[in-house]
Amino acid sequence: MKLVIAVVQDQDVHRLIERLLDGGFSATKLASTGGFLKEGNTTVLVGIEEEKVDQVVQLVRDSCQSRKQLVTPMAAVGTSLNSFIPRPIEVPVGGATIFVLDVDRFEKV
Ligand code: 2BA
Repeated sequence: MKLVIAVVQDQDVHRLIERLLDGGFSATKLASTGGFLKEGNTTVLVGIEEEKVDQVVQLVRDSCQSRKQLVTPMAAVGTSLNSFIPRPIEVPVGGATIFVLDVDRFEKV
């Protein structure tokens, strides 16, 4: 058995969960926060048989879009705030970040 962990943008998660359920997969949604942007995203867990991994990865691929997000960098420590003019920069986010892990044991009790 495998565990697919997908970090997705909040805007895409509804579509993804619907497609997973339509495909007969069980999924768990966890609220998460990106370390870099420090903004909310969603982590989706899907436990599946190995032969279905590609199908689930394709569903994630089809459901999640890449977007650009503006970030305003902080002044580096030691920089004079008088000379620091914060300028927003564009950062690409997503479609999705996907991890596929081996599951040693799976039980429902
Ligand atoms: P964040 O950490 O908030 O990152 C959002 C986006 O910012 C990233 O999009 C990437 O384009 C950019 N970014 C991240 N770290 C950066 C850095 N040090 N310098 C410049 N740009 C940086 P994605 O790569 O699509 O990642 C989306 C979210 O997926 C991440 O949100 C994080 O929550 C998760 N993620 C990505 N890679 C991961 C990893 N190796 N391990 C765990 N979670 C990861």
